[in-house]
Amino acid sequence: MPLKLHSHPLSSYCWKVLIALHENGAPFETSMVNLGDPVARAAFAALWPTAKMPLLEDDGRIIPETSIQIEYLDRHYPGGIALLPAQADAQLDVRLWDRLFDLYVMSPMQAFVAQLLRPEAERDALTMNKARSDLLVAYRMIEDRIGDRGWATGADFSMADCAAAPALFYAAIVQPFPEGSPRLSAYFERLIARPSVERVIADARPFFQYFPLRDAMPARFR
Ligand SMILES: N[C@@H](CCC(=O)N[C@@H](CS)C(=O)NCC(=O)O)C(=O)O
Repeated sequence: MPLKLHSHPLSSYCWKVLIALHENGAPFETSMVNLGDPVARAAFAALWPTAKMPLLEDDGRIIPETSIQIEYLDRHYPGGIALLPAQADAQLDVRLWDRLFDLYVMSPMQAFVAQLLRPEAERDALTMNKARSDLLVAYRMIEDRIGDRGWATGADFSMADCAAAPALFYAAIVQPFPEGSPRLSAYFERLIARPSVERVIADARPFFQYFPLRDAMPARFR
């Protein structure tokens, strides 16, 4: 039975694992999650109580949380490339950058977009401003520390890059990269030119009409 990813093509965290699956090459199928439908939401929550996408299913076993899913894939289905290096300190570096992209880029981006999904009168300007200023701090951190390493932690594409691609894709629409971010901008261009990332963007394209900032998306992605 192939791996199954319960996911949605527009979801940033689903992209993170889809990129890993495309890189790995293991056969998998997807099952579309519709959290807007109460019945489908309840069925999804019955699989794992947080009801956060994606969930990975392997022969009836449910694996939650994207970083754990990618490590699971790497351990149980070693494929085209290793998304975690073998050496212990190198693994820590990948896990660190995976956390940094999730917590300091994905989270503020999600917080901003969540406000946009509310009726205008119920939006909280403080939360929205804080999200954008948090993104600027994260961009500075990436610009200063990413160097010219190719990928997030060095020469090899890893789980950290799987996290970076969707986080930066959507964050750059919420808060464009500031002038004077050449390393961050170059890293982003390398990410979006990666075939696994091109593929998730192409698969999401029919759904971009449902993204609240679709009009702010660069034309090349629409
Ligand atoms: N820490 C989780 C975060 C997953 C997450 O936030 N997924 C979003 C979609 S990008 C979600 O399910 N949102 C729906 C909701 O919060 O109701 C992970 O890494 O798997």
